[in-house]
Amino acid sequence: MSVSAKGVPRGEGSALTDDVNGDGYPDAVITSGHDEEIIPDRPDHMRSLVILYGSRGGLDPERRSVVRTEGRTLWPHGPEWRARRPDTADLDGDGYADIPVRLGFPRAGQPVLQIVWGGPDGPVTGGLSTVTPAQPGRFRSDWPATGDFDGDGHADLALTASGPTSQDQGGYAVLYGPFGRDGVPSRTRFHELKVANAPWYDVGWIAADRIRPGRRTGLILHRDGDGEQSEGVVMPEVPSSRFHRLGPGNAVATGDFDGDGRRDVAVGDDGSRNDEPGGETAGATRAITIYYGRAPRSPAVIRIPGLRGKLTSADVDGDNRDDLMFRNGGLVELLKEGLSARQVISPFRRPDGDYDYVTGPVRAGDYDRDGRAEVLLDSWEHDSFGPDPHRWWVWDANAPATGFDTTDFVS
Ligand SMILES: [Ca+2]
Ligand SMILES: [Ca+2]
Ligand SMILES: [Ca+2]
Ligand SMILES: [Ca+2]
Repeated sequence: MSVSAKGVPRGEGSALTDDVNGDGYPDAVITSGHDEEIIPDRPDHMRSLVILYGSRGGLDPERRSVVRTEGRTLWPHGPEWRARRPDTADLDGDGYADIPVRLGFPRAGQPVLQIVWGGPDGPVTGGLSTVTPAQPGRFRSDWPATGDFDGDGHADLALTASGPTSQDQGGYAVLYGPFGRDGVPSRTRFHELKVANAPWYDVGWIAADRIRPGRRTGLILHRDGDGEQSEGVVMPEVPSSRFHRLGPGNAVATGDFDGDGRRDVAVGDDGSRNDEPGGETAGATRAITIYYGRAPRSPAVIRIPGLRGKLTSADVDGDNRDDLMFRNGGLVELLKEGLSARQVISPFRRPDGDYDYVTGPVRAGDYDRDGRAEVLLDSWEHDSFGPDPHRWWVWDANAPATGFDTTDFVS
């Protein structure tokens, strides 16, 4: 792999899970496609990782690293390519956040889980390690979830995994950190979702809560599906037989939405549907449902008929309650103040306003460390599934949105 860097502030290491250069400011990882590298017979394009560095002045596209992986491409996360937002965690414990990614040769078989290592100047050139757990044949293809699942301060990875005998029996595995630079975890443990205590056991994908110091990270297992909105379970701690069921919805975000200090889960209808006859409405809710961590508070349902794509959770106004940003038809909306207030924050006007563009939130973080999170959004042509969007926006509750273009991000 190769890394080209521009204006990267040199760091000395930090404890943040999203600080790739260790300078104390969170960094944002996005992906960038390149039209000229379109691969025939494949609706996918070669993609690079782009790391945008936080600073006192916020994200600045002039401070970035571009990671290219020499013939391999970032693999989609599930059926929808736009769902990819690579996570970060300090997997080897050196004070620089690392980036686990799935990379594959476009025409060949399954992709491989690899780690891009962070360092004082951003990703380390040549520092790409293949994750080599025990019993690799049991891992199902999936992007990993990052967390500290045993709360020991070392970041871990969780993956969907099959049982020891049947490929159909779904479960998960935790690869515990710290990882060596050879990609080997400290230990690997497999866990099955027992049919007796789970509503289903065909795990399709996995997601984690965010890493919080001294806490065990919760894990979400989501049922496999055929395009319809499917169900999940959330486990506040793993391994455990204790879980809470989540209703149908393929958009999942965690946060503390009511500010009571407990972790909540938001589940939304991302708009995808099963196209089999009779399956068109399976699981459809056209709503966001909030499952509160405080039992037995019942879930809250917020009707949003035009809900599409992913949910992005962050505290954008600094009131110590997480907010939700999402796409509603052609609008971008924000639910804030304990999700009691709803605000339209679009439009995001592109300089070349000739086309009909759609904008949606991708990820969020407090990149300038002022106590309020900024949200990164991307724009793409309406009714188009590609190429990757080149136009990005940084939205800040206290400043005008700023836009940038990744087309010329060769370095
Ligand atoms: Ca940083
Ligand atoms: Ca590291
Ligand atoms: Ca751990
Ligand atoms: Ca901020």
